[in-house]
Amino acid sequence: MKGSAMKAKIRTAVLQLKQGDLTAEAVDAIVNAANSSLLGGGGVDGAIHRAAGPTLLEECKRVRAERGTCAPGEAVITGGGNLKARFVIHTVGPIWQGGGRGEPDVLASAYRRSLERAAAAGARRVAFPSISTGAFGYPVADAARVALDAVAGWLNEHATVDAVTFVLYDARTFEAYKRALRETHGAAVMS
Ligand code: AR6
Repeated sequence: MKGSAMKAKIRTAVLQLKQGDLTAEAVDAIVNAANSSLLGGGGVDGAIHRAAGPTLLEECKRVRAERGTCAPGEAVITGGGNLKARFVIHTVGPIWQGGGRGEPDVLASAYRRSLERAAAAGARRVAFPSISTGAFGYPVADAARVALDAVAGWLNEHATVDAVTFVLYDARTFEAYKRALRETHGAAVMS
């Protein structure tokens, strides 16, 4: 059973948490938790490439040939192939190394740079996975706070994105994000 979604109002935008499959999300842009190679992988990256079809990898290869690999904390944008989303924003989160190697800053940057890319493309509805908390090993409770602070902070400063949805795959991750949203932005939560 999937728990119910949770929403918060951040200035004029809505920040939403829900449980589900990011690849099915009908928004303007979905964000991929990629790796620096931009050439695909497992987890949500593999699922996005499978759902989007082979044009996504072709486009990623073109981006890579033009600008090289994507550093952790940076983001690039491609079309969405067969996805409902028009764009895929590929960002690279930090690999967890204990927390003392700048991981929170790199994670926050991945979210902010993704929103910048979305805004530059005119994408007003954006959906994210929980970046770095799978293969990259970032503890989910800590990652959730960083993610929500980064996104809410960005939405407070920019009116170019209307809706950000975190689409969280498993119940444990979804619950961790709900807890973090209540703790960090409880006053903004809409019933
Ligand atoms: N929809 C939403 N979330 C998903 C989906 C999905 N379809 N599938 C998995 N997740 P991960 P990372 C969740 O490992 O930690 C790849 O190989 C998953 O349950 O996808 O940033 C890349 O190529 C977890 O909560 O990303 C990189 O090499 C979250 O997505 C590396 O993994 C992130 O898990 C990136 O690792």
